[in-house]
Amino acid sequence: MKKLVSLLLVMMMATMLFAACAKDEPAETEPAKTEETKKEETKKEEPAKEVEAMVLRLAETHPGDYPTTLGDMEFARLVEEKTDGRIKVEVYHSKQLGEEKDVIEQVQFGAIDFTRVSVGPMTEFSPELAVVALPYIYASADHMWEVLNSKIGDDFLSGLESSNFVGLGWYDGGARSFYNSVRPVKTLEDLEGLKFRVMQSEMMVDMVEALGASPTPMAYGEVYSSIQTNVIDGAENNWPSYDTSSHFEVAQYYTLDEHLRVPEILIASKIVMDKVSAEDLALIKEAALESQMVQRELWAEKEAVSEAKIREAGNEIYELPAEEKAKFAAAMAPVWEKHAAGYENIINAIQAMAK
Ligand code: GTR
Repeated sequence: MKKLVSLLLVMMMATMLFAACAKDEPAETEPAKTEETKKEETKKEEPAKEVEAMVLRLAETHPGDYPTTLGDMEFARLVEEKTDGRIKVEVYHSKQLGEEKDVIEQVQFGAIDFTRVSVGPMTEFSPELAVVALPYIYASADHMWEVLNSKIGDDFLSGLESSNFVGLGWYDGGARSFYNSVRPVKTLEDLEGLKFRVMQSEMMVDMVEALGASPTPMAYGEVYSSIQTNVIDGAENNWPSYDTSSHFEVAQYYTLDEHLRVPEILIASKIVMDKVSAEDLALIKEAALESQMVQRELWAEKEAVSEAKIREAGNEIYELPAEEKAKFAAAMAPVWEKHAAGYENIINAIQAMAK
């Protein structure tokens, strides 16, 4: 009986082995391939020659997980998707390509293709942009968004062409307030004599002077050590920047005076965009607008997280009452006189949009 089982097993294995070998052999009916047919086949398998993608660089000052950087990355993803890979955008965050003012210059010359910056330093290159960043011009974030996403905002973006930029879209930058390492600021008078870093822009210098304090224009990356070594007493910024720059560690007094709502702006080099087809440029603009929605959501989340973290850290936060805020706003009159002159119609239209 045992012998019979072994015999059966051997027979089964032999059959399986034969079947396996038979699979590898070409079917007898298939004609042998000539050299010609082989060549033809390899030709067909070769993929169509791909058009080389245009690889463009985007400069960003903030770290990789900051809301503007995440907005840039969404923009990059959308550009590649919408152009079917014809255009690829690489995001260089954390100042890898330099500080904002230098980056803007390079975008103007076409050495850098895109950047996301604050409108603050952009006013040096395109002075009319000061209008969308005037102290206390917006009644709220909603008011600002209504303006930026209206024809007024679009006109400011297209107006950038005369300075050799292509304005693509706006991102949220929240409200900016003063912080310092010396004393709590509860009144306008408390600002007197304090040395504040400002963005590299004449309007920002004028603004701090109008408040009776002393302005020092400086690159963002130098602020932390300048406060630490008492070169300056403080600076001004929104919650997420106060947090991620670690300025909150060296300047513990934060007064929520919300003197500015400076939009963030996404721009491209006109020299570079002139080499892109009109169809692709339209897709790039579309991508910028769509990425705005993502950035704004991430912004709101980050604002809340940063505020909670800084309050938790024990910083002294002072909410400026409305009456005192009105004094800050009134003190800004000379800034408006100088930087808003000639734009009265637009300003009236902006103010009429406040609810
Ligand atoms: C931030 C802004 C940056 C940069 C910085 C500054 O709020 O997002 O683009 O302008 O402020 O104060 O230099």
